[in-house]
Amino acid sequence: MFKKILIANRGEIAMRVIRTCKEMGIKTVAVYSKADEESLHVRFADEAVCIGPAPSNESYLKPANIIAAAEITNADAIHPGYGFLSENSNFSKICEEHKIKFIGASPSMIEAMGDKSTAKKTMQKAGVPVIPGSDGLVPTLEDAQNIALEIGYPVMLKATAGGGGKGMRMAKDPNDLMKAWEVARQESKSAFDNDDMYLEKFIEDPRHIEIQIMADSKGRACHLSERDCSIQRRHQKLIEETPSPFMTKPLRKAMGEAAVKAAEYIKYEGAGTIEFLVDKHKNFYFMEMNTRIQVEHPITEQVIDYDLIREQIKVAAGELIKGKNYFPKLCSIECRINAEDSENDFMPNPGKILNLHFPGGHGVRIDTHVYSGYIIPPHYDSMIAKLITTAQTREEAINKMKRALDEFVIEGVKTTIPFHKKMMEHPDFISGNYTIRFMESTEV
Ligand code: MV4
Repeated sequence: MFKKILIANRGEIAMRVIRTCKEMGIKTVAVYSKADEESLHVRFADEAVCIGPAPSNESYLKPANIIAAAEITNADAIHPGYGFLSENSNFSKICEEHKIKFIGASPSMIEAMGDKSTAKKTMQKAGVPVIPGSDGLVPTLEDAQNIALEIGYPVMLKATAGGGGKGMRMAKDPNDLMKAWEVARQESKSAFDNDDMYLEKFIEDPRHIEIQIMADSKGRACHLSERDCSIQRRHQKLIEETPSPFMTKPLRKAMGEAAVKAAEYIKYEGAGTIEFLVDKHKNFYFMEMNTRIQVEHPITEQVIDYDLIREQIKVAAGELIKGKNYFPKLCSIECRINAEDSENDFMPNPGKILNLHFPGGHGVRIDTHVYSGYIIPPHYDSMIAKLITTAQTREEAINKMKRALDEFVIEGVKTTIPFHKKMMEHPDFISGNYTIRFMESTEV
């Protein structure tokens, strides 16, 4: 087992990893930027190293600084959390070269899944359902228009370097597609320096349902059931829940088996997530694979009683998994509390937290790095806490969430708490009858 893990991240996820390391008797090293000197992860880790000024690209995104911190502290592994360098193949490779275990995917795996057209082809070969569309990249607009006529409009044009919605455009007809072709390629060129495109049938009003998987170095994988992440705004998730209210036993079995097949086919190792779009007929299609721990991982932990970070560390250290799949025994919901004014177009609202009171009680979990007097820096993402409630039934989990949101006091900054309070009363949320279009089609 590792003796010392460096956490190449900040905020709640740095705290989350430190907590499990402590429970496992593993020493921890925090890294922090100048803006995070007063951060909790710095205080809770055994050691802390400053890795640069506030801007991410001069600190948390700088491989050389992080590797230097690992070397001077003698860390034998690096946990990247999510975001930052967690899916950076170059960083994964640099860790390998320095004989520091990267608790994440291998460089080739990150590359294979980062290129969306390649990832899709690979999944198709593995026997996982994919969205009908072009066979790989589409070289010209004429090709795109020919394929669109074959599969039928509306279509979705996607950047292979994209993901998370960047470089993606829907088209209803050939004229639309001509415009989409220019806009999507331009967007992808400037964001990723790559304008390669592929084309798909547009799936109307789907749900975003993802399957958590865990795999070991012997190529064995298991799934840990689903999370429904359909409540998103501009590709930022706001609420996640498990089980999905849309899920059925046979669908969970089929999606779970597809995810395990995918992971075993590519010889995946570690924690991963296979994202699917699920249409109203309950057809499911591979969308993307995330080769990292995700923000919303706690709801899975809550319903199957499983520490995902612990298992991630154990698998990285060479331990084998049992191989059995996990099915939800409880219902869990996560509300992301962001320092944003949800009454004013979710405008970021960093600043000092003047007064703070956390909800508590049975079935309430809060993953956070903030405290009374903490100054939320403007340089990073605006999520300041995850409020997670867990109960026997979905209705109880919702009632518990309402109660917890009412107890939650954060003064000094605007947050998304008012939004979540309204959501917990919204008939379409309560009924579980929502899709990825919820935020654009509904007044909350
Ligand atoms: C789609 C789609 C409809 N049809 N592909 C959004 C981000 C990227 N991961 C893929 N995305 C989508 N791909 C086809 N063929 C709709 C979306 C989409 C979406 C997916 C999941 C969650 C929220 C979304 C919001 C808008 C669009």
